[in-house]
Amino acid sequence: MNKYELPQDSQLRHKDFVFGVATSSYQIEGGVAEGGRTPSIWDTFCQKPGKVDDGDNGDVACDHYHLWQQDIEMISDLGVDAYRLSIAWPRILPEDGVVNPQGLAFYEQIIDACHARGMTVYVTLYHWDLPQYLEDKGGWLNRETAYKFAEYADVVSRHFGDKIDVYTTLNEPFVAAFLGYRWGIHAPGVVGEREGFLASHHLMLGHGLAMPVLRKNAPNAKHGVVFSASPAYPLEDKDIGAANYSDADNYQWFIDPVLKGEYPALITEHQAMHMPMILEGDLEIISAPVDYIGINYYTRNVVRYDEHGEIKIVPQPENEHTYIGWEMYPQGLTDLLVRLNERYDNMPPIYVTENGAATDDTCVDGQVNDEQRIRYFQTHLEAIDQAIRAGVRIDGYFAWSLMDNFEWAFGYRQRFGLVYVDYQTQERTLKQSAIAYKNMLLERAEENK
Ligand code: IFM
Repeated sequence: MNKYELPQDSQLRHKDFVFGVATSSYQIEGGVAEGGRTPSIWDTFCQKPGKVDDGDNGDVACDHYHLWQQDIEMISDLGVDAYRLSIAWPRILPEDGVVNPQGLAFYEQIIDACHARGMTVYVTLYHWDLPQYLEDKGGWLNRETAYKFAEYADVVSRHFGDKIDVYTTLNEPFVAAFLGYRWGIHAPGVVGEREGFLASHHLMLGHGLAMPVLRKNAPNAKHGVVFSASPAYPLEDKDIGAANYSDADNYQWFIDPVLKGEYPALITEHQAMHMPMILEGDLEIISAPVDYIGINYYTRNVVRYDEHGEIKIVPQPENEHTYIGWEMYPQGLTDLLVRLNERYDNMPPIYVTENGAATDDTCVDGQVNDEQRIRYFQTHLEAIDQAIRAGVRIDGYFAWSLMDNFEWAFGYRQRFGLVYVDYQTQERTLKQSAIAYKNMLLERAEENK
């Protein structure tokens, strides 16, 4: 297949539906000690033996810090409408209270280059690279970090204002809080139930505190937040309760406070002894209206209760999996979008801000035949079309990721890119999946002429 086929009469064919590609700062930039940047929690975490596969780190990554011009050119050549990137907090505020003009300038040239090529820019303020100096004071376990986040949001949005088309406060607070502070498999590597919930509350508070700041400084931009979600399915009917709980823990815990102004009772009751201190007014702050929410979808969870009443994820070996070991389940994306739309009365428009697959890619004679990724994108685009037909408002889709990059605790072994990166030479090669994206976008542009 050399192009994705969008269903006939699909909203996805409409010129206003946004197609983009996404990246994040630590995963692609490198240049960790350049331009005035100071370490983030990921620089520190990568140095701890055994935390990241093969001992990889983001020191060089895709060297985007130096190769950004050719990368923006490459994004533009794909014909996308938008580029979703993130800003590294320790490039902007390398020390507490100290603004680094070089950091702002680095992102400004990227934003300008995107605009010059007719692309809009979606900027995430927090894609997990917390300055280490804040972690040294407790990181997201410290309520003060939420206020520091709002200050950082102020610095960025005062500088860029409406030049950033769409602001995102946080990317995947579930991962930042639970993988980072509950299960310890991401930076900063803290383990503890109480800690996970505390960090999550402070992240959400940071989001809420930043919202009015962003609105004031960038009144014409859109503002929102991005969540990861793996919808749960009960293995058998007797496991329905397990699936409900899994959904509450996996995404409702993060989305409910924003869209309902409360935390889900399933969790507050079940985890009563681990609940964070929620001050009066916190939920009001967190539930400030958002212009959109972003949803990142990769896979689903099939769950059951074990003999001790604990909830277990049940592998589905008979179904297709991607290289990272995640089940390929496009129906889960339709179901998730429909479930969200049903759960929240005041559902703002949704962007699917990430979706993609890690496959076992090799580059042979300048070609990467990533057939599984092509099927992944094709079927997930169809899944979005189904959700739209079921009445969900979805305004855009961002492929994760533009190019292979540092896949956190999996290091460089897992390749999520549309573009293959040779880490020895930093050569970029469009995979077949990228060519199919480009051809689809070309065809759509023709149709919309
Ligand atoms: O690479 C990550 C990204 O940083 C956040 N969402 C999931 C992707 C794949 O794991």
